[in-house]
Amino acid sequence: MKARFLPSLFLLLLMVNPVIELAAEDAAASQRSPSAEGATVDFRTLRDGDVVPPTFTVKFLISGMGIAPAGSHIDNTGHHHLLINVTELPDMDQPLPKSEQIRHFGKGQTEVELTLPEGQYSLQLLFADYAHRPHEPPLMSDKITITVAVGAVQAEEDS
Ligand SMILES: [Cu+2]
Repeated sequence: MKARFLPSLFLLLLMVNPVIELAAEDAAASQRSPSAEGATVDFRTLRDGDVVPPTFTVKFLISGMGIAPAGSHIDNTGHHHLLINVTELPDMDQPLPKSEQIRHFGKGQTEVELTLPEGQYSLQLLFADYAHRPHEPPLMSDKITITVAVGAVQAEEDS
């Protein structure tokens, strides 16, 4: 009895399959990796309003998810991105562009030493997946403003 249905089922699958494949491709193109519930990203030591010397260290903190290099598709992981003086957030449905203002840490780095001219800067961290796409929902820190000043001393301790 069951065997008699198989040929027609097979035919039906053949007919439907191209449509399924197309839909899957569309979904993959825009699909963002889910972020783990409760995960957060933040600066480890820098705080809003800090005054730092021209060469200073920015440490990144992710909790609730892991770090993996770009290109390594592992669930619940990603890598850090540092946004410098970015006023308008990039399109969250696309891989993040790479620029001086959007720095990728695709080797899995958790800190960077920056050298910047004196002045005020906004910094923001944005975590993204193996393909540089922000997670859903996106994981980003608050945007902080820091001042770079010759002679300033960066606080060493984690707060
Ligand atoms: Cu990236």
